[in-house]
Amino acid sequence: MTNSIGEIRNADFLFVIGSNTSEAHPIIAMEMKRAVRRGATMVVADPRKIWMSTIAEKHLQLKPGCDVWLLNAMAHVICEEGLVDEAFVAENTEGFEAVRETVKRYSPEAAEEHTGISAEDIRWVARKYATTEKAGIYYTLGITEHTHGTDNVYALANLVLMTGHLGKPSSGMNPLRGQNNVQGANDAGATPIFLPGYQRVDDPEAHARYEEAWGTTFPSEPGLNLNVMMKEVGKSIKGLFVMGEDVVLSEPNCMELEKGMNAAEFVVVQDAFFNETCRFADVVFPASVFAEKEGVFTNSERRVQRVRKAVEPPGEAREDWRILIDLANASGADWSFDSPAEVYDELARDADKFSGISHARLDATVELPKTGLQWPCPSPEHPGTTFLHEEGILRGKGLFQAVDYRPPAELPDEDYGLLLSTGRTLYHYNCATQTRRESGLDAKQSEAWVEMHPRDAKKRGIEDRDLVEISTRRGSIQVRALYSRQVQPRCIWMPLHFFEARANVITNDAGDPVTDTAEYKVCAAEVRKVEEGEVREGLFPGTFYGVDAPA
Ligand SMILES: Nc1nc2c(c(=O)[nH]1)N[C@H]1C(S)=C(S)[C@@H](COP(=O)(O)OP(=O)(O)OC[C@H]3O[C@@H](n4cnc5c(=O)[nH]c(N)nc54)[C@H](O)[C@@H]3O)O[C@H]1N2
Ligand SMILES: Nc1nc2c(c(=O)[nH]1)N[C@H]1C(S)=C(S)[C@@H](COP(=O)(O)OP(=O)(O)OC[C@H]3O[C@@H](n4cnc5c(=O)[nH]c(N)nc54)[C@H](O)[C@@H]3O)O[C@H]1N2
Ligand SMILES: [Mo]
Repeated sequence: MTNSIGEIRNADFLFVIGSNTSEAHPIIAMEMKRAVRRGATMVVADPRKIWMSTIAEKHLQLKPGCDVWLLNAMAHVICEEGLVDEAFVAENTEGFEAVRETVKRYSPEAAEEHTGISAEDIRWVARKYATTEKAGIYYTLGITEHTHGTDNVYALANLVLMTGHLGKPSSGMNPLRGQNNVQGANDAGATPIFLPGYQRVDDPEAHARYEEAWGTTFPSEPGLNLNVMMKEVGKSIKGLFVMGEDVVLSEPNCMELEKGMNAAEFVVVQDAFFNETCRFADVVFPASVFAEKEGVFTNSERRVQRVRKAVEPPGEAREDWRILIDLANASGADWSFDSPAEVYDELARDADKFSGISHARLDATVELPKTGLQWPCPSPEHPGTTFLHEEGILRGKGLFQAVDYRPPAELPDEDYGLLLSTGRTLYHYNCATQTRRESGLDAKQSEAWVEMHPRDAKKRGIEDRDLVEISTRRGSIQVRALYSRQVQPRCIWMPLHFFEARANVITNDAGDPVTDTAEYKVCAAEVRKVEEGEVREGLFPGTFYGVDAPA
């Protein structure tokens, strides 16, 4: 996020696009509700009728996968009606002319045909966004989990730059992060491209500095992205160390991955639970969960916060960092960290975004509600940074990127007449290793389902709550059909959480050309009623599972 969560309540215009905020980020949604209650205008752009759309001034219920049409048409209006912040553009950005040229081709009338949103609404939203001083954009996976996810993000960034909505409180561009500490993991260099602190591995200067600091040599080429790696498992990748991910549940087209996992020579899983991927493991290292260890987590607003051990890890479970250090030392390294604080000090020593942060300083600054420190925080005296780009754009000049609409990799056709999208719900967490072990949550949602518009269901002879089979070009799964008007006709939606009806058996693993993020949000599917006798074993009722299911 360029801004802080606490700034959301003071925003006057909130553009929520591709984010089911009240279910996936309920705390952030609370701040948004607060802003709306104060009189702010909210616009939600989402193919589904999500709860946030009920408090929005306008719900732009676009067809999935056509955000570039919507966003370029908004840019078209802003250019056409003289709403560009020309002074900001001239002083702080580069590449605007290419965008101005490109968006000329995206009139709101043409966008209406592609997106299903009226030209009038597109004009209204564009004007409102451009002319409101404190206007923030909030987006998540509805934007990124597409083969054109990077284009979507560029199109949003173009809107931010042309209106100068940057470097100020309550405006800016705010991707809401997913997993707990996914921000911290990225900050620490758990990506194929970056060393700690977003220093590129292929930057010769940074690379040399880290070889020196770490006393070792390592490749100066970026590694493989996740989606590319998964396609190489059992092929060029013979061994796999999986830590904190249930790959055979969460990766797209997972039956292909299962073939690769079977062909792999050696698989290690380090996880807090005996998850589905453990079926393929030669070795399982039992890890501990958040409440069983010391350390720091970094949230979406770049805030590094201390977490403290509340209980001891059960049985043979150990802290992840201890397992990793033992593994390194058993492999011939000589690592001698005694605590997570020492590990963090090494990170802070070599990456100046975090140089002013240490466990000791965090322990000394516990003043509720202001705990933790937000990076960049380059020195021990630095107060941290609540919003980015205040003293000018960090990269020097904000770079416009002209983008054109590209359709999703797969769209409904004669064989597969429906558009399937997948996502999450309030009650379960991703692979649900944790939430399906909790009786209250399991009682709320104990089995998988697919939401279908009644019209599509009736056309196929499907009654509400019938068992159905969803198939795509990758495979098929059985779930219960729910009549729903949250989805548009010809669109169906299902959660990813349930191992006995894995959405990812049927999702498309086609990736974005830049990030390789898979198109979890759009693929072509067909649904038919399942007759008695065809029901797959172990499917219903959804109940507890795993080694420690309660009696
Ligand atoms: N309760 C709960 N909270 C979670 C999680 C969880 O599993 N459970 N998971 C966490 C993680 S890892 C993440 S990454 C975040 C994800 O948070 P979100 O991205 O908010 O979650 P999704 O359910 O994937 O919802 C994406 C939204 O995008 C919309 N959408 C789909 N296709 C399109 C499209 O083409 N265009 C537009 N504009 N919108 C589209 C969907 O209808 C949906 O409302 O949630 C985090 N929070
Ligand atoms: N169809 C579809 N698929 C999707 C998505 C979608 O929208 N649609 N979203 C994608 C997204 S955004 C994400 S982030 C992924 C999430 O997919 P995963 O990362 O596979 O799912 P999680 O449930 O977050 O948990 C990962 C594992 O971490 C373990 N774990 C929890 N705490 C710890 C710990 O402290 N240490 C260790 N070692 N393990 C721990 C859990 O037990 C679990 O097995 O799913 C992706 N898959
Ligand atoms: Mo995520």
